[in-house]
Amino acid sequence: MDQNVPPLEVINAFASVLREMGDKYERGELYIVELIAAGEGCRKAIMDIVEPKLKLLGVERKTLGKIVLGTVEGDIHDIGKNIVAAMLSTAGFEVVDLGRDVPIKKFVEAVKEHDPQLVGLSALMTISMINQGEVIKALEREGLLKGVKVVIGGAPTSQQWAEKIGADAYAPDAIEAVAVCKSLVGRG
Ligand code: B1M
Repeated sequence: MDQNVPPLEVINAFASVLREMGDKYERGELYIVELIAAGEGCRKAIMDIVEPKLKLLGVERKTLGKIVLGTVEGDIHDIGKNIVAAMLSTAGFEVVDLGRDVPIKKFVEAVKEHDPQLVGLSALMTISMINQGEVIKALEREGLLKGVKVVIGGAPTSQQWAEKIGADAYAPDAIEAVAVCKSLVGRG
């Protein structure tokens, strides 16, 4: 940034670094802590340094779409969700990260407030994954599923589970989550 490299080029550089690190992690060449540190570091750098500069320059960053994302109620695991958030953000999605242990009501309120194209639900425990289905039911009850696609993930979840609870898609990892989200918004 100090050398006046255009901010969008900086963001693309982060994205390619994260993609490369993700590939290395999948090949067993990196530890998970390194991937986590990279994901968090890139996300923070983009949010704290690059995006304010973009605003100063008056450059509108075209996003691929908006996703409301969180770890469902009863579950405090957020390392995987944070990696997914960082990868989606560097891939060009606007991520509204609700955090972890997110009450069902909060997902409903966030969809009403932010009008996203996607909702992402992470769960790491067999008891909490049930709440992925409860969020979908709540969104359906409120008539909020028109125009909104739901993607789920987390270690105990699967494609079969996604189908069972009426989610639109399942992603086994952060790299796949980016591909799946792109395809859900017609940019795959
Ligand atoms: Co806990 N924990 N933990 N834990 N923990 C697990 C999940 C567990 C499998 C350990 C075990 O028993 N073997 C077990 C769950 C058992 C089950 O239900 N089947 C468990 C338990 C029981 C618990 C507690 C209840 C323990 C206790 O207090 N008695 C408690 C939870 C309390 C609660 O939530 N209410 C607890 C607490 C914790 C810590 C706080 C110590 C810590 C979490 C720290 C944090 O997240 N901030 C922790 C950790 C670290 C783990 C393990 C060791 C690692 C999880 C992790 O971060 N993996 C885990 C055991 C294990 O997995 N070996 C375990 C790395 C991460 C990058 O992977 O989260 O799978 P993952 O995310 C991946 C994919 O799943 C996917 O992409 C990510 C990146 O590639 N993905 C998505 C995730 N979300 C996605 C969303 C998407 C798409 C893809 O779309 C929206």
